[in-house]
Amino acid sequence: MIDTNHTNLDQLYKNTLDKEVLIGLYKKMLLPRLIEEKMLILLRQGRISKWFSGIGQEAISIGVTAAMHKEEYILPMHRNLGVFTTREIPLWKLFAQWQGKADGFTKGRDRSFHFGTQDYNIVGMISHLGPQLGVADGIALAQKLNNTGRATAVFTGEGGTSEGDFHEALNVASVWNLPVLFCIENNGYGLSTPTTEQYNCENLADRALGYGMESHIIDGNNIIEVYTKIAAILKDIRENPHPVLIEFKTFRRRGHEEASGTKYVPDELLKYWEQRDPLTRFEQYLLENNIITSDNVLEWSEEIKKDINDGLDTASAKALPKTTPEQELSDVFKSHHFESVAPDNSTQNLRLVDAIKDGLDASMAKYDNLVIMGQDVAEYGGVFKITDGFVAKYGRERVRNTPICESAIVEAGMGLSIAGMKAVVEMQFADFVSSGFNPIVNYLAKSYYRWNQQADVVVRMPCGAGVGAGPFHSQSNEAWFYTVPGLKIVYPSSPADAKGLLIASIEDPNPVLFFEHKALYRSVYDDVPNGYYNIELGKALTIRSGEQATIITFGAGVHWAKQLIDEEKLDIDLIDLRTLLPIDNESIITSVKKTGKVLVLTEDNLTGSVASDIAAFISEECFEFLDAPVMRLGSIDTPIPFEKGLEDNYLPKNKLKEKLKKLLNY
Ligand SMILES: Cc1ncc(C[n+]2csc(CCOP(=O)(O)OP(=O)(O)O)c2C)c(N)n1
Ligand SMILES: [Mg+2]
Repeated sequence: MIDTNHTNLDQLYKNTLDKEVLIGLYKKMLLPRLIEEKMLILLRQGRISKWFSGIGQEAISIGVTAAMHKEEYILPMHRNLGVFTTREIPLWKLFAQWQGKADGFTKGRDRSFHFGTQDYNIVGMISHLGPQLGVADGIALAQKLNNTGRATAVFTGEGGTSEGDFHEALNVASVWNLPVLFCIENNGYGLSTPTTEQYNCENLADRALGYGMESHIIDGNNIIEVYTKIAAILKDIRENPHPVLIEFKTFRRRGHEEASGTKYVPDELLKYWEQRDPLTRFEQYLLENNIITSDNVLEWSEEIKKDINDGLDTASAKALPKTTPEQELSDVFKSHHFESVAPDNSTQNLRLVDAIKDGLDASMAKYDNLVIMGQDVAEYGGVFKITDGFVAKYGRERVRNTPICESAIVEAGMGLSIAGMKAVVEMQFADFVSSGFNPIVNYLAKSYYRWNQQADVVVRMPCGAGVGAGPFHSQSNEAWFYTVPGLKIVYPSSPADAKGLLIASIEDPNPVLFFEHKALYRSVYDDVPNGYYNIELGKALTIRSGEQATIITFGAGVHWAKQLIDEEKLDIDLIDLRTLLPIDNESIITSVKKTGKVLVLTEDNLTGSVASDIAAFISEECFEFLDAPVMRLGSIDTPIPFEKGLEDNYLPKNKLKEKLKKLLNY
């Protein structure tokens, strides 16, 4: 425990700073304190709904932000109002954000501090706390790769350090030697949970040892200590990129949020920390040393209060969002103008796996800001050898082996995107995406809608059964993501499509999940155009044309259906969706209207599958054109078994002929 029990303030502060800097720091702390005091009044009047107080913790936000350069990114948490005010965001704009106004940073789409702004180089949190630690890694990686000499600072509470994201992010930052300042605000509680129930070591800073990382413990209620120590550490980080873990000892003086109170906090503790208030104690020190006068305090407080009231008036006069479903839908993805690049006339007969490699290679050559990250993707070339030889061509900085940490790597991809780069993240197997699920569905997917920040990340997903790999290396898990607005899903079935679609996915600034069927990797061949070409996302392909019925499918299903149609010489429309999100509804409707009978075929187990959703769509849109119920065929609702016979029993392939017969005979 840090000794905060000083009565002699000179001894406590050990000042080495100029008068102007001291006054600047004081005023910077006064501003958020007075905003908060105003917010507490508004809260009591029922004029705002929720407030997470940072009263008593201001020295940390202000000290760190004042020591950072303006062009350096800061990733704050819910108690870091001082970060936003020290970066001089206009008060009305902050208030408009909190009031859900159209002119707020999220246009009313997200609350409180859940926003970022490139204008101020601030990247706000998502509620899940931990993910931004990995995002900071990605931003710092971009700084390092671009030799900007900039550091990145990210905040977490001590509660947030219990999340896996914390461990993953620190480990990656250390292994990659990234210029990140990890700031833990240890304020005694995570909601009602005291530190004794949160972790079982003396200091959280000690964890740095396990990551091979430098660490410091800093009195978070001493603005001079925070500012001077952090300034020195940042100078070092900028000159010699490396991560540093800081544990700020402080205390949460109010409830987790105002409504929840502090009943569970012993009075002595509250009293103890009240006496160590970072603002009033510093004020006393400045007064005692004749650096400021009580008239100054009064005058500055009045000025700030006026600014706050003016800001509130301006914000209150602003309009609430007026919108339509169409307008909201048009802001889920960053608009992207697809510019078609036609394929070369020369081709090569390639397997799916080679075509994907080709597409990735062409993209790496085109975009020098594109970084590939994944387990074993460097010299080893990835477990499917798709990036084999890439290190020799593009270097280890752009073809990055990662520790086993799917969350941190997806988050790092997000961070690269925030810093203006592009990322391809390879899941070793699509099944393992569950370990990176949170940042995909909550961070990448929602980022553009929340604050118009693109997530320029492609997640490659080697998926699918038929390879006898059992429950954890065989899933076709596109449906896990299909329900999440903000993601694009591509699922090619042929080598030529895979190459063009992968290139288009990388061009697209939005997050794309790119499914690659492992059983097709080395079993299907195609004449694949050489060089760089793209295929627009959201366009299905008619593989076979017929009149009697339609089969709609994607991935391996295309090959099962094609084989059956050719063997039996059937008169069937076979539609390969190629992209699931956005989906080509027009092609579906056109074909179903023509044939009047439709089977939606999927490799996934049927319940809750993409096929089920397509079937519902067809029933609603094409009802009067149907001559039979919309039929679906998928795998059985069990985990995917390992043994070949069991796997065949699981998959729908062997039931296709019979199901189609039933449809045709209806
Ligand atoms: C993944 C996740 N689990 C739980 C919560 C609910 N929650 C929000 S803040 C919080 C406490 C955080 O404690 P700490 O990290 O110490 O930050 P502090 O609030 O003390 O500043 C909890 C439990 C959440 N937002 N996200
Ligand atoms: Mg806490």
